[in-house]
Amino acid sequence: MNETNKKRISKFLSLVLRHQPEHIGLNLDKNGWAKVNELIEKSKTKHILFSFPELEAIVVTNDKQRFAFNADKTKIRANQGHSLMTIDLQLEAIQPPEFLYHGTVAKFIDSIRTTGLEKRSRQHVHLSEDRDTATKVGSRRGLPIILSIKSLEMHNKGHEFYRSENNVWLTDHVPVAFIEFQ
Ligand code: HQG
Repeated sequence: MNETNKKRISKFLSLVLRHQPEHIGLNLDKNGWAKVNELIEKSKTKHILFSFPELEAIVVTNDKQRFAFNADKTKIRANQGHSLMTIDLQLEAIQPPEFLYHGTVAKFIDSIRTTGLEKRSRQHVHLSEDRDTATKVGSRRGLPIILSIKSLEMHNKGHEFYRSENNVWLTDHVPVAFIEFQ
């Protein structure tokens, strides 16, 4: 399978595993898992065709490791990024590093200065462990602006942090007091 096709299927997987399983009538359990066989079969209804080995290749080579299999590879889920509020990834709250980073763009800054970082359509605010990753996240929307988040201080004041399987840091809301603007 060529890279273009892999990317197309990866985007489709993000859609049905994070946002709209109903697009193909896919069942996700409460922890976000779909049955691999059901996914392969129901994807065909939208003319998205892939075999199990092809799915494995997409999961393994995915640039952000967006998806994971269970131990016997009969189930698959997205590691983070869900907008479905009912999905519980069962992540454990852990202590974050002193600083985490958030990549955004200029047009959002005034609003962020007012309300802090909000999760918008997703389950969590997404934060990156390093500036390079945050720069890539911000670049999806234009010239990136990187905000430094005083994550350890937040944690010490009772805010919970989670790290997804693919190393994205997640929290509920970042109040303005913990944001260092450039
Ligand atoms: C902004 C991608 C105005 C926030 C990425 C962001 C990430 C505010 C946008 C993952 C705001 C939400 C998540 C406020 C936050 N006022 N704007 N108060 N608070 N925003 O896509 O962090 O490729 O939901 O700055 O790489 O950009 O899909 O979040 O610009 O890991 O796997 O509102 O999605 O991963 O946008 O990206 P998003 P994000 P994937």
